[in-house]
Amino acid sequence: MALRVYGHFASQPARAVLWMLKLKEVPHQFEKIEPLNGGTRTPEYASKFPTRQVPAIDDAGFRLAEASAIMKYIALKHGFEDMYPAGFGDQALIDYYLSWHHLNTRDCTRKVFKHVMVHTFFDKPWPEEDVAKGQASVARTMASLEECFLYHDGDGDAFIHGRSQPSIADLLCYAEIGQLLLVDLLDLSATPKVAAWAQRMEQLPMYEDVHRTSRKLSAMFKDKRGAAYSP
Ligand SMILES: N[C@@H](CCC(=O)N[C@@H](CS)C(=O)NCC(=O)O)C(=O)O
Repeated sequence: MALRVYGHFASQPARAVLWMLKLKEVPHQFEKIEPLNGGTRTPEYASKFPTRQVPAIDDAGFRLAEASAIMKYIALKHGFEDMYPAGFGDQALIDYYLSWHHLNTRDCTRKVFKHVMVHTFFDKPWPEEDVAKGQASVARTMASLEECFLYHDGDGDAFIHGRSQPSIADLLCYAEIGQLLLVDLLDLSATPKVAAWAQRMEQLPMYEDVHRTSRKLSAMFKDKRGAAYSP
């Protein structure tokens, strides 16, 4: 049985998993689950994945959730050392970013992008002050990202921790940042290394394929904001 992947292209961690599978040409069957419509809360889904979130996978009966765990599993299973290196030191550096990600870069969604979704799909007023606070917090996170993980000064073509190819850390990181760039709610002018890295990520294969839903969401959001929209 093919690897089944449960998710939605609007979900940041699911997008990272799907981008990895497409980049590395891993055969899989995509099962669309809509988190916004309670798709992760059905008894059937909860019985398979008790943490009730996407992404999740079923690999011939082996079930797993949490994007970073899934991505490590896929990398280790297939020997994708560019995605998750074999050496314990290099691996630990990727893990360092992955641990940091959850309470830092993930705030792009928790503190800013969630307002885009709520405003677009639940007809709530645009919370100007909350968004401004969220953006200020994300700007601090971007400065830390630049200082701690995109610190390389070499020829400027490196990825997280100066690696020459993107790893699972880059895919998870970009899934948070790219969606804010598409809705013009993230200004990277104070963090040029993050800005240059984001552009490199956008040149990777399958970028357009994986970001089709994000582009649609961005258009819907901008329509909704209408004349009031001024990034
Ligand atoms: N820590 C998890 C986060 C997963 C997550 O937040 N999933 C959201 C969609 S982006 C979800 O399934 N939400 C539905 C719910 O919590 O009911 C990961 O990295 O995979």
